[in-house]
Amino acid sequence: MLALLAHPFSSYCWKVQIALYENGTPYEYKLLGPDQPENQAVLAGVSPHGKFPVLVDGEQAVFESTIIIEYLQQFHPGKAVFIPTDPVAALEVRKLDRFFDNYVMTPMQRIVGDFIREPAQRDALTVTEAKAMLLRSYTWLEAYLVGREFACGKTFSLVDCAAAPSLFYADWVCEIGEEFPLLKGYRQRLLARDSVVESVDKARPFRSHFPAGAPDRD
Ligand SMILES: N[C@@H](CCC(=O)N[C@@H](CS)C(=O)NCC(=O)O)C(=O)O
Repeated sequence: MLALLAHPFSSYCWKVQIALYENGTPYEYKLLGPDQPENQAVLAGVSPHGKFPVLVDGEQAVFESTIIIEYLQQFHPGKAVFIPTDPVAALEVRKLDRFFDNYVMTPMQRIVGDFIREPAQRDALTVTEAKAMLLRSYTWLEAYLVGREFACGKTFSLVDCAAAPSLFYADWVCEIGEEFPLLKGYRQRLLARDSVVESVDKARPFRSHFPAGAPDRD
């Protein structure tokens, strides 16, 4: 049985949960919380920076959400093909996955991280730069999404696993405005998908803890 060390509020955990759900892959959810020190101990032993999620498959522990999804595709495949077999299409998927992690998820996390700091250590410049990066990403995505239902190709891929949580939370810290209708529509389509609904609902009990304050939507 696969096990996922994760927390329901974590965006990178959503990315992997969505892939597992898409294929109906059975796994045990190992919650990382103060009441589960045994799971924290496993995480500390396998994740160099204590980052999660981590997938445990027997003796094998896999960290980095993208690599976990690549691992699932290779060793626990299902009907969803997260990275296309065609090498050119696969490069596009990997490029967009990097785009969402580096230029949407990362600035979103920076803004959230600033809210967690002591007031004296908060850094307005970090937040300004992160918001500027998000707006550039929104602008680029708005043009990229013309004629697309999913981010890459006609089927749900690794990119959509990355896009769902990153756009979900990015919109909370830097709202996707009316000038980005295709991006807003893509976010809504993702949020309507069963695999994403499952993650959104699993995280609902934790909403009040969102450091930046969760908006009254979604
Ligand atoms: N590059 C990593 C990022 C993972 C990550 O940043 N996870 C966050 C939760 S969403 C985390 O571990 N935060 C706790 C920490 O940084 O100590 C991945 O793709 O899995």
